[in-house]
Amino acid sequence: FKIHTKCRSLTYDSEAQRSQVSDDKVPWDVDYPDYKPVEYTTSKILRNPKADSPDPSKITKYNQIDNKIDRRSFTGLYAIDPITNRPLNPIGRTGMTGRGRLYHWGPNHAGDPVVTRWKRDGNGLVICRRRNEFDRLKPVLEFVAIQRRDNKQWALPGGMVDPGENVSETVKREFQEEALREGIDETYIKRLFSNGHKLFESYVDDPRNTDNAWMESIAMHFHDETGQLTAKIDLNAGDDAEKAVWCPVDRTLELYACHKDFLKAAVDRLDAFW
Ligand code: RP5
Ligand code: MG
Ligand code: MG
Repeated sequence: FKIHTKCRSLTYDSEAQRSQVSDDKVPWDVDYPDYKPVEYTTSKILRNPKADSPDPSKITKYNQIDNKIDRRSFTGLYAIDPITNRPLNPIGRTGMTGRGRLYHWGPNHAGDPVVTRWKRDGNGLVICRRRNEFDRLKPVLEFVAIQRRDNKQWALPGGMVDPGENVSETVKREFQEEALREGIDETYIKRLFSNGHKLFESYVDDPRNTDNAWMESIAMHFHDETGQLTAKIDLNAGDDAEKAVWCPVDRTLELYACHKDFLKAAVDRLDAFW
């Protein structure tokens, strides 16, 4: 991760706006004496008993597993500001301090399921395309996308890892909550989620990130080669998703946070059209 951009877009929510940080001022080691980030943590987070204490010095296990909360970062050891006792975003400045809408000081861990199948025509044949006349024909993938209720952007149906939860459970649970209707035969869902492949584990350039709290995620790939399994699993938006659809994959898609990178890793894995 070189620099982040989505977590520097000025509007944060209806109550807060970030201060502007130019590309060259993102790294902490670049001097920026005039830096005046906006301090913000939503009242919802401040009131939530499941969120961390507003006092960051109450957290004694930064960079460690703290009871059931994993406070380690995929980027390595992150620094703690010795004056404020707050963790510092490993990528750099964001124009906002505090936790914004995030529960934890430091890393907030999520899981993202990339669920794919081949795009087929009416006769069940896999559709192939090529980028230009010099390119090889490649099969086209479809993936399950949801439209987020909070900002209307299209995204993977991912979510936060619950305390003590294994990420392989998170991706399945979140997929069910956000993209499936209730009452689908569990055996189909179990089969779909039985052979997941880890694509990525990384810092996420999430619009909610601040200088002291940020998202990290593990993206897991679940591919239905024949399409027979996913044919049995109807999509239905739920929870924080407004829509859930099978979406054809190509490089022009615009997705939430860095979900496009996650999707591209699945495309490369299967040598599919991009
Ligand atoms: C992103 O936020 C992650 O990649 C994941 O998709 C998502 C988790 O947050 P919620 O969907 O629970 O808001 O950074
Ligand atoms: Mg969710
Ligand atoms: Mg979600």
